[in-house]
Amino acid sequence: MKLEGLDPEHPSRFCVLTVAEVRGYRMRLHFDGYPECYDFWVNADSSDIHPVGWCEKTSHKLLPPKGFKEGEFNWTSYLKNCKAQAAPKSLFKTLSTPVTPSGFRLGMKLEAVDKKNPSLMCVATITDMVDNRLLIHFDNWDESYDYWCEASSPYIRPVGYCQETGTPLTTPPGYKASKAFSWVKYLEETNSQAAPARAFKLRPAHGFQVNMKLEAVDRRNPILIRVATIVDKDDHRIKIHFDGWDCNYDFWVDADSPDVHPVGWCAKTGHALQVPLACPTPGCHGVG
Ligand code: MLY
Repeated sequence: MKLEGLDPEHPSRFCVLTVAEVRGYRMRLHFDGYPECYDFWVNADSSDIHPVGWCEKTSHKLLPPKGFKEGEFNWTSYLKNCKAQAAPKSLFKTLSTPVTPSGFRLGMKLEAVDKKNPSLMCVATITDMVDNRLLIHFDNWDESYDYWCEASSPYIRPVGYCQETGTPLTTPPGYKASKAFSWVKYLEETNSQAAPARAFKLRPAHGFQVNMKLEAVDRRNPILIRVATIVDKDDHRIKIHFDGWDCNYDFWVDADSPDVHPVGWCAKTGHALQVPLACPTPGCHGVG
């Protein structure tokens, strides 16, 4: 089946995708015309995927399969030529999510954590909005740092947050007055507005505790879900350890990551679960 979805490496791009494999509630998506090495896994209820025709309907640019020139691509003839089916609309969660007005608008500026360099709070802009999510783009940087988040995300803050909290603000590269950055000036010069503080609805810290068990996707081989333990936490993230594996493989994820699941999730959704090989020694989180 074919569908439209975000490229996880370039989250501002919507692409033509094919379901290449299904495992329980998860599927491997393939970029039409591109090598398999770019395939990636999503849950069936992912907000990153949409039915065929969604881009056109919502005025989003759809990147055609490799080999097509821009404007040359047409779903009807493409599906016919490929003898493929469009994934039925009823399978998509995104169509049933009620959209609540948020106060955020396209083009508004804010301060945001660069998730690829999480120690940096940076000058950023809302460059897209879909359902209840915002696309965060870093001013004067390329799109590879972009990410989608909700109004409740701990990674976004209103203009002035850094100054109030004494946090260094990373200003756009090449911006002249970076030493004495003034939001008032910058907003004027870029002819833009600050996202209103009331639109930010910071969510409370998660309830995960160290030593809790769960089922988590193996990042290095994302077809696999493994038995895992929480070995550390901060306000909005948890550190995952795979039972029976070396601590070198431990990693941090957002507490709302779509790749962590409660105990029993695999059995319930018909997905294989990788169980620890060695019998865990008490206290060592199952390092065998
Ligand atoms: N050392 C990295 C830092 C990039 C930061 C980009 N953020 C602010 C969007 C580099 O120069 O590539």
